[in-house]
Amino acid sequence: MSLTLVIGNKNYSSWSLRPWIAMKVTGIPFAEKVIPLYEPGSREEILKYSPAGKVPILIDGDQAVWESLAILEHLADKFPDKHLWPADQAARSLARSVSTEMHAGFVPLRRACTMNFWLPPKPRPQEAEVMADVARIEAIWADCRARFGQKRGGPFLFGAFGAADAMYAPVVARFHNYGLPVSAATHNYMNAVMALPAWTEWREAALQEKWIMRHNEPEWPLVRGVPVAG
Ligand SMILES: N[C@@H](CCC(=O)N[C@@H](CS)C(=O)NCC(=O)O)C(=O)O
Repeated sequence: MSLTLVIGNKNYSSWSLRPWIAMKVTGIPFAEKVIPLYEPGSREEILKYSPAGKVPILIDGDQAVWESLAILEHLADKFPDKHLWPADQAARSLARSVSTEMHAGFVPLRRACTMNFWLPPKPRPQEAEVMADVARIEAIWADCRARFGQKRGGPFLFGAFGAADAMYAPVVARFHNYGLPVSAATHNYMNAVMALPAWTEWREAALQEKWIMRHNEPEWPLVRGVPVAG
């Protein structure tokens, strides 16, 4: 049965990036349908696929699965050979804990540093509550790498790329584009994620998008050198 992932604008929809990059990196075939967000008719279009009215949504035959983490769980059940969660129980529990922590939290970081690939990377000082989120995420990444990732030889949180890396992928974009001050180890992990061909594919597509969301991004029109109306 073929899979379709319904997603939002690639430049902004951080939740959409999560299952998308998991499927791309692990080689799960799917079609994508992009719905430009916050346009007239966007909500009605999303509601055709899910009663929750949010993207991402995975369409698997006659079943719709929504919520990024639930989609990753659905994929892990359906494609056990892709090892989206680590095989080892202790690693798997940690991967699920940190993935759920991401899904449920880090609101100050998510609010202040919205994912935006068009933002030229440079240091953009942040409030203390944002930097507290940054510190907690750095600690999570360091812990996963030290306890499991490094021992398994891969550059990702638990060695090979998995669901936990997918959940934190938009954070990599945020740390990068907002120039947040992070450790060398954090940079190493970010570089591994940003070196993925799937990352380049998503980013290139984001930079091609024409849809504009008008909120709190004074540099946006300058990046492309075109005036933004409204
Ligand atoms: N908790 C949800 C969050 C989904 C979400 O907030 N999606 C945003 C785009 S990134 C959305 O669909 N916004 C459209 C709207 O609210 O109308 C998940 O994990 O998938």
